[in-house]
Amino acid sequence: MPDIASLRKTLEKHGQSHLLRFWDELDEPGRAVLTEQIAAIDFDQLDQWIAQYVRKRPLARPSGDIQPPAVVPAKPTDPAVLAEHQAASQRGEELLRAGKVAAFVVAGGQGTRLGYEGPKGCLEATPVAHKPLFRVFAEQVLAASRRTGAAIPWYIMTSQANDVATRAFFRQNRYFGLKPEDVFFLVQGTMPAIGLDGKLLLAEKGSLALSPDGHGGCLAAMKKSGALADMAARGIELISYFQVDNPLVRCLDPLFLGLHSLRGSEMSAKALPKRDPMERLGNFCLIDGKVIVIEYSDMPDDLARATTADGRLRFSSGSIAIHILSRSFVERLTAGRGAALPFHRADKVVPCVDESGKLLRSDKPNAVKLEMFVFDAMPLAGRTVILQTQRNEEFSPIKNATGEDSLPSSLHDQIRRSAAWLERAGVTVPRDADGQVAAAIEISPLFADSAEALAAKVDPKKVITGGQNLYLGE
Ligand code: UD2
Repeated sequence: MPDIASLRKTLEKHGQSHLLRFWDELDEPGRAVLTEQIAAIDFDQLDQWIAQYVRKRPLARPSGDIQPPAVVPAKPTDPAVLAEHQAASQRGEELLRAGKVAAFVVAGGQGTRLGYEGPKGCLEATPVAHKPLFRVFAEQVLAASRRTGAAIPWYIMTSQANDVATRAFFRQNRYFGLKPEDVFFLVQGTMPAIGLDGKLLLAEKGSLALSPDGHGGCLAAMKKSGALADMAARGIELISYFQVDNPLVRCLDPLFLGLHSLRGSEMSAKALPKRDPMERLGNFCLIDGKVIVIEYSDMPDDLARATTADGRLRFSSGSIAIHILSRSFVERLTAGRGAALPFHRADKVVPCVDESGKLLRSDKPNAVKLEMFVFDAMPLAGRTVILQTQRNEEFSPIKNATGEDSLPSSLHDQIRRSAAWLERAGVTVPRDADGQVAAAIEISPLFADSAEALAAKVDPKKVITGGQNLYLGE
């Protein structure tokens, strides 16, 4: 731990001396906390960030010739692409069987839009069994592990705010049947909130205002926590990345894993045709031969709304934040200092103490928060693959309290997918006059984790009555 004299000198040099303004009022443990927080900051690096992101506003419009990228179709009709899909599914299954795949969820977010207290993964999110999101994913990992006979480790990225609660939740739930040694928690890094004048803010007299460094922080966190080394020791080659809020995600999709591998990709992504030009999804674009994702909030309006000659959206492929990353790629990106991803600036209201030590809450944004986004690693990859998928099969996130992308809309979509799988297996599903499913149906991944697996297992003569609560479990 640096002594106070050298700390003062560093802060003075970088114009941040105010951070020790209340030093004399702090007790020993308080001083230790503040010292640790300050010592964790690389102030030369911070000065660069302030110059780059706070004093200047990053360019709103990316420069260069922006084109839509090539996307592998979800349901190919071309025989060559169809054959590649079949080969890829087989390769993916082999990779799983060989124990070369890990699941990775980013669960460090704060669920602010949803208004849910606690880690979002603890939210009860299924229509019949009311399983928490973490159980939904755990059962998929367990199902894949049972099917292939391989150990499949699951890495869970938390943040300082929810790490303790997340670990406790797994313990209370006996790791949802997974082996505790195959579940690895890692905490993402933090970034200090920076006042609009370039000064770091104090949340309390003895504590900086810190916030998570974005899901792009997972790259550095994998290295710092030892997760990458753990993967290497286990012989993991591919990292199957997903977000905590989408109960329809296929955490370990053989087709996606296999395509990534067959095409020698370093980072792959799943895409959906956007619901509308303004849907809150990142936009896949190609600039100077590199795939980049432009977040919905940064996408210039004219590009978001641009159409092709036949009236379709030109930039129609939206990112649903499902990726495969090669372990070797993450190792390459994290070999130097930090993870080499750019930051995104968000101007926020951050409560902070003023010069007299009083806690203030500004009524307009008073600080810049900097976050990294994992999709910014795409242009750094040697090769990439974008695989289109189907919304009703794989995407219904829980983001908002009501309306689109909420718990009610996701429950509805989960029932709809279960019904579609049953109907594909020849089962008659009750529907009302509008064609809506007239029962609550939930299929545990431990019963069947795909339409094909269900078809192989369920009796087509199974009777489902209107209004029934049907749970197909182990
Ligand atoms: C994200 C994507 C968007 C689209 C959408 C699909 C970004 C910037 N946007 O939007 O393009 O793909 O998802 O659902 O990625 N998280 C952390 N640590 C953090 C911040 C977030 O772990 O510091 C996790 C969070 O727990 C969640 C995920 O990242 O699992 C997405 O976070 P979000 O809800 O802030 O992203 P959103 O919905 O704006």
